[in-house]
Amino acid sequence: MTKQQVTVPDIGGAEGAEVIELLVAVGDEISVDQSLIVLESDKASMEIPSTVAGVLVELLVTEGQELAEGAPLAVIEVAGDTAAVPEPQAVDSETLAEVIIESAPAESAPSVAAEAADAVSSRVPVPDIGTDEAVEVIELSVKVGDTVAEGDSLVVLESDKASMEVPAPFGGEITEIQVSEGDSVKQGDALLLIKTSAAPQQEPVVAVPPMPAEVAPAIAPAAPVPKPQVAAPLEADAVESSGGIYAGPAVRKLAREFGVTLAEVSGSGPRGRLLKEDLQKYVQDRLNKPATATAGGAGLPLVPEMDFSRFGEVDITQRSKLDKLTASNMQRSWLNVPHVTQNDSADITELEAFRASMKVEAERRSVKLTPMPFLIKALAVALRDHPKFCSSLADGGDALVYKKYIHIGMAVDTPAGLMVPVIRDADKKSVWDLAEEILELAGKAKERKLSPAQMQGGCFTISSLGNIGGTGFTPIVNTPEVGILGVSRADIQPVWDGQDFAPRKMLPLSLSYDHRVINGGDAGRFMTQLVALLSDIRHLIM
Ligand code: CAO
Repeated sequence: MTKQQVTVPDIGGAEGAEVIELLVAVGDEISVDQSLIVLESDKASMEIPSTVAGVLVELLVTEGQELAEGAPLAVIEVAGDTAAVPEPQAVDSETLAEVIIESAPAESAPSVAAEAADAVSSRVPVPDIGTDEAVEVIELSVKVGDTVAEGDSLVVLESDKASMEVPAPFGGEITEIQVSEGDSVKQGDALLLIKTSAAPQQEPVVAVPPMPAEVAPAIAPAAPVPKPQVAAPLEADAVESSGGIYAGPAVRKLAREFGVTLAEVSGSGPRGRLLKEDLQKYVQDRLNKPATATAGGAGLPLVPEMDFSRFGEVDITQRSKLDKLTASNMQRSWLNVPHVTQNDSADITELEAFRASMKVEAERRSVKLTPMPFLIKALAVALRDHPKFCSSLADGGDALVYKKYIHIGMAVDTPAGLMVPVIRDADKKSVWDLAEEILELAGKAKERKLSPAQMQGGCFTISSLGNIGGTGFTPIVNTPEVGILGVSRADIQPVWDGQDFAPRKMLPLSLSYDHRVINGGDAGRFMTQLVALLSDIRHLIM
């Protein structure tokens, strides 16, 4: 038994590569060529195979460590004579420059002849791509007249499962391109001609790993390099899980460095392939862009934008400033406030009878006596009795500001968007005063004639959809307020009076509150009082 140290082989000039995965553990039985670790440089990901067989007794590296050629990786206890163990072979730097390579011995690899088109031009065919199916040419990476080095990418092929780069098997000048983007090609089909100073001495051996079922290899066939191969394709590098995101190792590495999720970035390469520039542009845009309604702050994942015209005709209109402002206020509140909504209904049968009896007087006063002024009157009483509902958080949550005034905001639906004029000192106003003010403020809101002062200073908001319909909804707290009352459509319902079902007009109420300030008990008491006030409006004068 002897102990042998396995070191990092020549990794093609990569200046230090990071250990991104350990594939074996101490005690594992290791065979020759078995991958030990995965290294990643800014150009490629590569598995480093063992040069010897035996038992792994020591792993000398950890994930995240930077390694260079010659760095010790592992100690393997080898049985018997090890003299015959081959030393790792160097891999050509060009080969590792952009891609991951697997080569095979010339005699066993499927070889493709580089036929001489003339004395100095050689045909480069589609290499063994591990499938008999036709694949599509999605990108021509070179043009006639270009000079390429061995290993340079010539074309990008894509099947329905994977994309792959075909590298030059030898260097020279491109004299003819025999395919176009969109062409379907199979193994052996001519791609292009490369003129070399002298025809290749030997047929280039072009072997690429078979295309995996679900992932795309970031591949390139190797120039004839003897075994053992240094790098094998790393599936995860080629395409991201099932998301079908096409990006090479360098792009993935950069994305990790930026902390960017690839799914958020649109690729500008063929078939949405992600390029480094796409990532850089994405990061730049994010830095320059102020937080918007769709851009999630605090690391929230973005809702990806979609091209809906793919599914049918669409029309795109720009949102009004008011609309966008409302959207960001709503989002801010929704994200910051732990909302709870409590539902109840008030029996407003008597209130409605009284309201109907006031119709003539309302006409005489030229006001519209809807349930709203009664609601605001009742709310003002409940707010007076439950001052926490008229408070706001301060000092980063350490203090509460209790407002000694009762100013109630009223959501008004206008063609321009939602507006919330504020009724000041609602507790000091009569139902008639409130009815007049509601009419005036709602009218001004609809005509966009509210002054900023008329929309400031609210302690609590009421949002009534009673004229529209519905049996309940979850209003969003109008921060920095801590509560909002949603009112839905009143309806006649059978209510058990202890002996019988009686038809009663029931008004659904939905109270949303900031649970940092108000607890369920507070809300229950507030709502119970409000319901009682509306059910017997005589209490409003008490
Ligand atoms: N149940 C049954 N009927 C109701 C009712 C209720 N809860 N509330 C109002 N009504 C009736 C009124 O009595 C009136 O009918 P009559 O003329 O027969 O009396 C009719 O509905 C229309 O009322 P209105 O809307 O003109 O007046 P209002 O005082 O009820 O409301 C205002 C005023 C400005 C609040 C309302 O017009 C409005 O804009 N509501 C929308 C608020 C909103 O958009 N909220 C959502 C914000 S979050 O997106």
